[in-house]
Amino acid sequence: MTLSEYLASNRERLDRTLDAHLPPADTPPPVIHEGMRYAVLGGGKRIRPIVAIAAAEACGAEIEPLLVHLCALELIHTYSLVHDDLPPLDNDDLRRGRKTTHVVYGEAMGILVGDALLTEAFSWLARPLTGVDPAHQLRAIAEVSSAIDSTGMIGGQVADLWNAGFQPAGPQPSRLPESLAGQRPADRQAGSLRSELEFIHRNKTGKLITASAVLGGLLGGASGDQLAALRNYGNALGLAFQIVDDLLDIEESSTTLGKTAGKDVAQGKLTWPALLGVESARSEVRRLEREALENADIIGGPVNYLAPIARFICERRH
Ligand code: GRG
Repeated sequence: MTLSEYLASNRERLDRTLDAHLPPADTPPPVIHEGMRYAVLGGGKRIRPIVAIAAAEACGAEIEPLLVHLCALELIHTYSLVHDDLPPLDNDDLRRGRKTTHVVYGEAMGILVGDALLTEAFSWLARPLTGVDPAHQLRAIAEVSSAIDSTGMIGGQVADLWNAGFQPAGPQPSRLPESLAGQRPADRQAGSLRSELEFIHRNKTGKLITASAVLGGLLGGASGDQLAALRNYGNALGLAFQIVDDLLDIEESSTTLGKTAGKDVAQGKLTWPALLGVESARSEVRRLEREALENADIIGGPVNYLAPIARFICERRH
């Protein structure tokens, strides 16, 4: 099967699973369930659950029984997009080529749709699974939650906002965290900016992608060596994914991306191309791609699409 066939067939089965397991739109109160379905079922590359499928497959697992659990990654990712698009954060009205959830359902519902998707995700992850050691399932749940908590995705988002000069609306906080006070980008040296940038990328984007590879491995029966290689693969891929996203933000149009292009520059965001230049960003992506490919080889397995997925992510145009 070619990679594009593999991606298309997995997207199809992920979409089918999401559609079947999200509460029907007429579940009371309908507005929240319609909003959840609007946000999740409106397209998207489904990269995170596809990485998890490829990881589980490489470990020799049968995928069908794991699909609902792996789809939880897409609920979490969609929640982060819905919340990120809200007016106090990115204030965006275009996502996946359509109006953002809060534009269609209102700001309050945008908040609540995100909350509901996050909660739903953990209920899917906790569903009983035959053939999987409950200790591995528990470890997988812990892995996903720590990837997106205040030391993971949320922490990365906070650091990103802070670096872009974010000022909270309403009364100013009486106290800023010691580690952040007085450390806006303009005050800092290039070296410390680069490590801040890596902190943002690894946390905001990278950790959920790493957790996707590890979740697939844990539910798919990975050996210790495979799990370590999956973690390294996810770390390299996660960082590369965000650098590529930053490059696309400056190089591609909103139509190609299905979301507003050029926002990073407009918002003064700290990005790899802005800090170190487009050529340096591209060469870092190539280095990370090699790292991901080496680890894909170590994982081995009967069917292994991890390497072509890494090439696809590192070379994508939208
Ligand atoms: C919880 C508010 C909140 C934020 C957490 C992940 C995140 C931080 C914000 C989402 C917006 C953003 C710019 C995330 C960076 C990761 C990224 C490039 C997301 C886009 O992911 P794709 O390209 O999107 O996989 P599709 O639409 O294909 O699913």
